[in-house]
Order: sequence, then structure tokens, then C-alpha cells
Amino acid sequence: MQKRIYSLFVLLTIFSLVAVAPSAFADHGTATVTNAPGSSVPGCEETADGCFIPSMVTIDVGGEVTWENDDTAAHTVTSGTPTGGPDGNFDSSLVMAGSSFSHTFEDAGSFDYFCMVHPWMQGMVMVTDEEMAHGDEEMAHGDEEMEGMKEMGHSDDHAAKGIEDLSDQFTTTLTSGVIHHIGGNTDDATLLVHLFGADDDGKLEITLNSDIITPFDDGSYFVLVDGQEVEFMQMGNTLHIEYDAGAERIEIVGSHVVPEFGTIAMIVLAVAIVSIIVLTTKTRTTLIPKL
Ligand SMILES: [Cu+2]
Repeated sequence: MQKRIYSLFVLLTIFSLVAVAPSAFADHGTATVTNAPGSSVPGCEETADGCFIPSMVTIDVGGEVTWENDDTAAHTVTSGTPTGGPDGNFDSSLVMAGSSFSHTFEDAGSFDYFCMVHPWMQGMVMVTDEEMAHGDEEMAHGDEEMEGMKEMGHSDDHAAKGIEDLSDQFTTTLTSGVIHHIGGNTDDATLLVHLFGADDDGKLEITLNSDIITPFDDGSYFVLVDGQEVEFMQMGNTLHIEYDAGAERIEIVGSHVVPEFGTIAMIVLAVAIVSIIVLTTKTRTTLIPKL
């Protein structure tokens, strides 16, 4: 009996270690942005990558963003917008080719920035308050694929965050709001793009990663915005999806969705642990007469 409790304890320890591990991948303490090569000439703003790559980064409060100028021209990283001008939050002044600039963000919020020399170059830094972000995760999870995990009592926020966020697997640009996270649901073969702060009508451009989502046989997908099927444009693997102000969930449905490693690892572990516990219980009943 004692032995069984001990092995259960060891298993739980292993499980919690693995459950915590994905949070390491979701570390938003630092982010690096590079200047698109050739961004001193207009055109980069029309590309999927944008002029600052990536044009949207998310960090936690207290996190640091470093802008590396890999381009051949000098650029600035200036908070504000080209139309509204600098807002005084931060300003790199001229960053020469091969140099970099870093800024630490102490307050939550979204921070627009642009290049004073080349005003078509625009980007955004999302600084999330950890408390807030977790509360939101919790809400988002209520109706998602995590239910199975929750029933097992392992609703670890950190683990959930690691599993949920597939954002770095896709190239995305959007004209209103930011992407809070991208989740994959294997059961429904659905990719859920969770939007945040889409105050205006906007358009999402997302290049799908075929390692994660497979289209239907004819190469197409279905798209739902807040549960309503919508028309969208598809060019190869890139989808152009329009959404109305206030939109929160864009679901892309294909024939097959592969969750990232974290989810697979969790499922494998969960199954393994359940079967070990079941086996142990069974073994125990047969062992009792001997004890
Ligand atoms: Cu510039």
C-alpha cells in the first residue's frame, strides 16, 4: 500500500514537472524585432511580414524588446503613429545598420511605434499583465479543448498557456486589434484565432503552416467569425479574412489539425498515468490476498 502511494507520488511529481515545462516556451520576458531588409523603400508594409519583423510582439509587464537593425539603412524605433507623431513613450533615435535598441516595458497595454525616417514602417508591442492574461486564459478555456484536461484536475495556467499559444507557428497581419493567442483543436480540426481589442472592422491575413493544419481535399478551408461562417479570400496557404468591429474568435476549419508538441506530450502523459493508476489498482486487488 505504501509502495503504491509512493509510486503515485513520483508519477504526480513527474507529471507536474512536465506540465510546468511548456510555460518555459511561453516566456514573454523578451522579444526581438528586426528591420525588414530593404524597408527604407516603401513596399514592406504590403508584405505579410511587414516592415518590423514581427510587426506585433507580446511580452509580459517588465519584459524587454530589442530591435536589431539587420537592414543596410538607418532606422528609428519611435513610439506613436506616423499620423499622430511620436507620443514620447520611447524613441531609439537613429539606429545604424548592424546596431540595436532595447526598451523595457513597465506598463501593460499596446504600444504603437514607427520609424521616423520611413513612416510606412509600423509595429506594435503588446504588454500583458500576467494576472489579466491568466484570467482571460481561464475564460477562453471554458469552451475549448482543455476540458478533458481540466476534468483530470490539471488546469495549470502556465501549462495551458504553453499549449494554447500557436501564434509563433503562423505568419499573421491584422488591421484592427491584436492576436491574443492561436489555439488548435484536434477534435474539430479547427484553428482558433483569439482576437483582442478589435475596435474597428478589420482584416486578418494568415499564412497557414501545413504542419499544423491540413485543408480539405480541394485545398480549401472553412472560416467562422464569432460562430458565423464568412466569405474569405484564399491565395495558396494565405487566407484573407475580414471581420467586424468587436470580433473575438476567428475559427479556421480544415480536415486535420495537429496540436503542438506540448499538447501531444500532455495527452500521452495523461493516458499513461491513467493506465498506470488503473493497472496499479488492479494489481493491488490481486495482491491483497498475499499481503
Ligand atoms: Cu526606417
